[in-house]
Amino acid sequence: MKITAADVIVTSPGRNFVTLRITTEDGLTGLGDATLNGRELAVEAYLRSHVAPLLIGGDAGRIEDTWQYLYRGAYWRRGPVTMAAIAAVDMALWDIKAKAAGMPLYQLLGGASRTGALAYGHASGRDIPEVLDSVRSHLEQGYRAIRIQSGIPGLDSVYGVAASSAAGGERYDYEPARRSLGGPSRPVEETWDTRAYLRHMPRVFEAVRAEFGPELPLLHDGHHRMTPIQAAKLGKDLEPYDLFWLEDATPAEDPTALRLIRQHTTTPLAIGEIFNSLHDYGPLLSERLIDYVRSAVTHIGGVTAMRKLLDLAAVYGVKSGMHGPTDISPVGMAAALHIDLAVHNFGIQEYMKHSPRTLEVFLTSYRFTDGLLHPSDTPGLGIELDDEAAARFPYEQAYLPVNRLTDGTVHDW
Ligand code: GCO
Ligand code: MG
Repeated sequence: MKITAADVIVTSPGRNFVTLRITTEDGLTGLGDATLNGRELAVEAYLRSHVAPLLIGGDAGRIEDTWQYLYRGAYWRRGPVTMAAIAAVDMALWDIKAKAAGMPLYQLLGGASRTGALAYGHASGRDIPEVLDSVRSHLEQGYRAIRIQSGIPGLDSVYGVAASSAAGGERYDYEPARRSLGGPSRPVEETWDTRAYLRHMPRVFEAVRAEFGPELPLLHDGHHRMTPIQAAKLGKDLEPYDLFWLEDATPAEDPTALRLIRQHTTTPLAIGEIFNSLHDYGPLLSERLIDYVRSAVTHIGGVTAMRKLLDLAAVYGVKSGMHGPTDISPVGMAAALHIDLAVHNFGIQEYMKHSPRTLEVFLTSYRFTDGLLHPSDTPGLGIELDDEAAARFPYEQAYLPVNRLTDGTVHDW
């Protein structure tokens, strides 16, 4: 199975996606997601200039060898750009291998361990009544686990709160990297106040539990904004509301922060969406400082790397909680779902529906039924890309917002 082409497709059906398509001499194709939100063209260039030429003529069946060749062979290791590129190659090769076998990828990974992957949806609102409405609407859509994000009194706009939450109905991107649309190509800036946030969030969870009872699994994302002692306080304050997890409580690059949080609270902790290597987890697994690993297949280095990470996590009783916002393309989402179905230490899967426009480009077969996701039994990953549709949506520069404290100091967003 010789590789004859490796094409990089950049398209923007509502938001930007970078996709790699590998073709073999017998006409099989495989897709891989290489999207790095807000920095897409860096991965495109890395793939096009430095990776694609190395793939041509190679054996599509040698997945582990190709991974090691791209990782060790570059000499320069890790980093979000490199690892997203390697992830895309790896996903595409697994897609091809599973198509060649005539099986859905999860069968090659050992077969199904469950009937479907428990998915969590994203409820949000500018104030508590809007949050409650949003939870209700997610329950009506079938979600059995829900992440809660809320506006904070005194702050104009906050991560994770859909701009249109009052409008109701289906929402797709609660936090798209904002496209400049002819305006100045600079990120939008938001203002942040951690003390106001720490005062407000326990009230939000109190209201949600009072309205919806103790059963519903509830999650929350701190998005790297707290100091360790602030995060410890929030974890303690939220204990009465029995969270499924508190995510990214502190900036993820400092694993020692988790030690401090852990000493103070029994609220379960999740981290890892911005990690790009198993090594980033450092002592988090061996010291049992977290309960869930949040990496995406797209950013950790593909199916091969994710399997290794989850096997290591399993040794310490840590479960998966793969990143799945809409900046993970349907290709990356499908890869996650095959792994979710197969591994023993599955925990939960983040899920946010892609917009109808995105789904014109990416033809998906996975399905969401009664709160569970299933990758489908289509051979391979189960995703195809419509080139004509992709060409209708050319790349548009977009940035994630930047946060500043009330005195103007740049803060984590
Ligand atoms: C999540 C994440 C996302 C990130 C986004 C950045 O938990 O889903 O925090 O919302 O902000 O992936 O590109
Ligand atoms: Mg997050």
